[in-house]
Order: sequence, then C-alpha cells, then structure tokens
Amino acid sequence: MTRFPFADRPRLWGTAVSHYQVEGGDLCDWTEWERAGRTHGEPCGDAVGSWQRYELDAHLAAAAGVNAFRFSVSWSRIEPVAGRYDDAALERYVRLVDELRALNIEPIVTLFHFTHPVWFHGTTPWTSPASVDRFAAFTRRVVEAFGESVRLYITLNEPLVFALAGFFDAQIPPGIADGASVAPVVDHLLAAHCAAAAAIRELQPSATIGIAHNMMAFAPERRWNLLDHALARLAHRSYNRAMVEAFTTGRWDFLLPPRTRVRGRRDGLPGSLDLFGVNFYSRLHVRCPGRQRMIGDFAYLDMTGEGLTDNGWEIIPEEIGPLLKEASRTNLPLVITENGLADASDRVRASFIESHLVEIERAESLGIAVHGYLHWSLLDNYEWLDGFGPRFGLYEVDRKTLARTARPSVEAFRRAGRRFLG
Ligand code: IFM
Repeated sequence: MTRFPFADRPRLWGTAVSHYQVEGGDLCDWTEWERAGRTHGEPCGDAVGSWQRYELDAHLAAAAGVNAFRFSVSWSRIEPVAGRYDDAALERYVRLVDELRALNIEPIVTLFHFTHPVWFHGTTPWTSPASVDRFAAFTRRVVEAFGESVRLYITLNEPLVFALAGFFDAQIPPGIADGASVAPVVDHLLAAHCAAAAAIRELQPSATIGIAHNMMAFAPERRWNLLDHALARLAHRSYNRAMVEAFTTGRWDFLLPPRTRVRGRRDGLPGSLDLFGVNFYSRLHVRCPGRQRMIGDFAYLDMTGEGLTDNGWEIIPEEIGPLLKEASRTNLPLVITENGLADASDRVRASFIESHLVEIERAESLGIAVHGYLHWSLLDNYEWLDGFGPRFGLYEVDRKTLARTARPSVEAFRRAGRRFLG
C-alpha cells in the first residue's frame, strides 16, 4: 500500500482549474491561435476574470468543502520576455497561495498547463533541447517565489495530450502536423519534467512532485470485430500505458498509427515523482477500418444508456478502476488530478461525482490506494477549442457579469468530500 507524503493531510479533496481557462487577459500562444481563427468557440478574452477574483474563488472552493485547490501558473505572465521575469505576476500567485493557506486549503501548483509565452515556439521550441533548460529556469523562479508555502507541484499537465494535439494533429499551438516531431517533443517534455523535479528538490527538498496524466478508456465499437479489439489495445498501450511505463522504467515505446513510432529513454524518470496524477473523463470506441479515417475512428458513444455529457462524452465511471489499476503499476501514491463533466443543467453532475466515488472506493477495496480527488472544475471556464460552450463548473459563471452561483451539485460534492476524507 502506498503512503501519501503529507502526514498531516493524508487525503486531498479539491477542485482544479488552469490559469488560461479562468484568468483572462493573458497574452500567449493561445491568444494568437484564437486570433488566427484556429478555435471553434469564442476567444478567451477575460475568461472568467479569476486574475482579479482568485481570492473569491478560493472562498467558493472552501464553501464546497475542499482541503485542496489545484491551479496552474501562467508562464506567459511570469516570463513575458525570455529570461525576464515579472515579479508582480509571481506576487499575484503568492497572494492566492496565502489566501488558500489562510483557509487551510492545500495549494497544488501546476507548472505547465498547455500555454506558452509568445516567444517560446520561435526561440526554444519543444522540438529543441533548449526547451528543457527554459522550463527548468522558469520552474526555479516559481519555486523560489512560493518558498515553503507550496509543498505540492504538478510539473506537467497531460504531456502526451499536448504533444499529440500540438505536434501530430495540429489542433492546438504550435499547430504542427509532423509525426517525426512527436518523439523529440515527448523526450524534451519528459526531460523538462526531470529538470523541473530536480530544481524543486534542490530548492524545496520536502516538496511533493507529481504529474497529471490523461487516461482514457478504449473499447472496441463492435464486440465481435478483432480489428476493433486490436486497435483498442493499441490505443490503450500508446495513450495510457506508455507514460506509466516511462515513469516506472525510464523508457517508452509506442506507435501512433499508421507508422509513427515514438520511443525514448530518460533514466531520471523513475524516482522523479512522489505521486502519479490521473485525469479521467471518458471512454472512446474504436472502429477499424474507420468510416472517416482508414486506420480507425475514435468516437464517444452512449453504450450504457447513461447518456452523454453536454460536449458528447460518454459517462462511464466503471472505467476509472481499471485505469487506476494501470496507474498503480508505478507503485506511486495515486491522486485523481482531474475528473468532471460538462453539464450546464446540473442534472447529472451530482450522480456523476457519486458514481465515480463509488468506483474509486471499489478500487481502494481491491488494494489501490487513491489519495486524492480533484474535481474539474470549480467554475465554468474556457474549454480551449470549444470556447465557453461546455460548462464544467460546480459554480455557474454568468458570461456577462462573471458572477458565480453555486449549482445544486455543490452540496453533493461537499457530502462526497466528507465521505472521502473520512
Ligand atoms: O479543460 C481541460 C483541461 O485543461 C485539461 N484536462 C481536460 C479538461 C476538460 O477537457
């Protein structure tokens, strides 16, 4: 059985947000992406104004019964010009941390959550080893600013999602569609994680270090079809297992159909983590050959009659257990670093939280210790390519006034938290 590093806080119950999705007014690579018309929704603009309202948000989280609050720091605000840091921006985050501490809430700081300063891709892109030192230097500055007030860092949020969407599918910045770039990018992201972890350990030796890995269930669309089964297995190996193996053995080796092989080795990876974060949302059904793509289609389908979320994702709590089991191969304490749904009417959120908690408890009864659960998200926020359409918040945000209103499910979340924290 794994042990969570904090003796005074053995389990975490909280909410998660990321800087760009809530803060507003942050000029970065995503702002340029929006200007270039590469998203489907509205531009992020003022987001939900958390830059001015973080303390309010901390109080809303407290009212929802949390003892942990995950947020990310904006690299573009902190290092708007390469090598020049903005102390006022860092100070803003320090004030948030102070507020959280005053509320007896554990701050969990994510160092990388998808966005970059505008200079980054042109000078030290992830395809180049120079990116590693850049990220490590940024990390040092952040950790120095927080000092002992922050004792839990997530270095990278969903590194594989970022590498695939940014360098294979060209869906998000920097918008590259070049299979050959994925291997160096994954290598540099993982090296950047190692360098950041080393910097954190040097500056705050007692800090706890994690990563947030997006894990997705994959199932054959047609139970009888062997090719669908094979593709589902391949997707699981490449998307879920490869990162688990990377952090367990220091090596990774996976295939992106049809013929992109991504493999590498970083001996520093095992031992670089104190906890393994799992972001879990849904399940994809695969069909091979696909109707749209020769190699296979990936689709969210309502296979259980539970219905789909507002953004069309299957609700399938039963899949979190097997993925936690997969993650437990790391032998690290596990934390659900994200789980949630888009549900503007709030008709489903309470039962979603409850059913996932039941599955987490089931996994625990089978010996897989889960040390934390962070709900995505505290607030309705900017959902990247989909703009403000999907409503992920426990608190509803009025798009005009940015006023926050508790959805009824806040109460269910509180109750679930009391049970989880025991
Ligand atoms: O909003 C995102 C978040 O930034 C990363 N994980 C998934 C969430 C929901 O799509």
